Amino acid sequence: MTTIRLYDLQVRDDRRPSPFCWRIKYALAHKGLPFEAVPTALTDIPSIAGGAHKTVPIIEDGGKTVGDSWAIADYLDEAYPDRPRLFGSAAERELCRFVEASLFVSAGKSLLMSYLKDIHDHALERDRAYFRQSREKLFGRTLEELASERAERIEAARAGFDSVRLTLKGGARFLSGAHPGYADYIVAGFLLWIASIATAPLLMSDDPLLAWLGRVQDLHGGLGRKSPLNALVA
Ligand SMILES: N[C@@H](CCC(=O)N[C@@H](CS)C(=O)NCC(=O)O)C(=O)O
Repeated sequence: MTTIRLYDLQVRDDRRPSPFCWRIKYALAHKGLPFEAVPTALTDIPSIAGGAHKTVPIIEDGGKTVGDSWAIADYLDEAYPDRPRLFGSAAERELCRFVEASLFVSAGKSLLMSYLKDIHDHALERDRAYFRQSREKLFGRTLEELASERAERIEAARAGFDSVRLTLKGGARFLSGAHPGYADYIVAGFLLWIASIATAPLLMSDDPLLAWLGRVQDLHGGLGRKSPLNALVA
């Protein structure tokens, strides 16, 4: 079996922050497919596959290149139907999209605005100017302005995971039930993103998310602990 190449966003100290790349690393591991996570700078993306994709993750599997995490997840289930499925049904896939969209709405923007300067400060030297310019244009604020008002936003971002906490309160080991599934990988990817770069804690020490996240990090030979992370709690 060929080793799949996954272009994986890299920042300082070989940290791997991208939430979208995290879910694909978990997807590949879930399916038991051997892969190599190729360290990639944001400014490298235009030189991959003739500039066909604007974002990572991108995978190369033999001669085939696929970009976008949803397209990659679909490709993996189609190309490797005899391996454990990411989506047991079309309905499960759509519910996973709902999980992603809900999290975008409840926590995505406040997370991004809270930690934008931390992401910048961890970025590779050659990515920094591009990152600052593109993100300041997007938000119409400087990274420093955003950072100076982050305390309240972090609280909002923390509360944005309440639906996850409520779901776990039912006692299930994973969001997908007794066994981990793509919904777990989506949510864990967001938290591993923040843990990769945060200089201010996101969670309280008694947060029930922590035990669940620890279980996800332990999966697949401790995949979620293989690149450097900061503590999510003070
Ligand atoms: N919808 C895409 C989003 C991927 C995405 O936004 N990736 C970011 C890294 S976390 C990226 O590559 N950004 C490129 C850039 O900012 O130039 C997916 O699900 O794969």
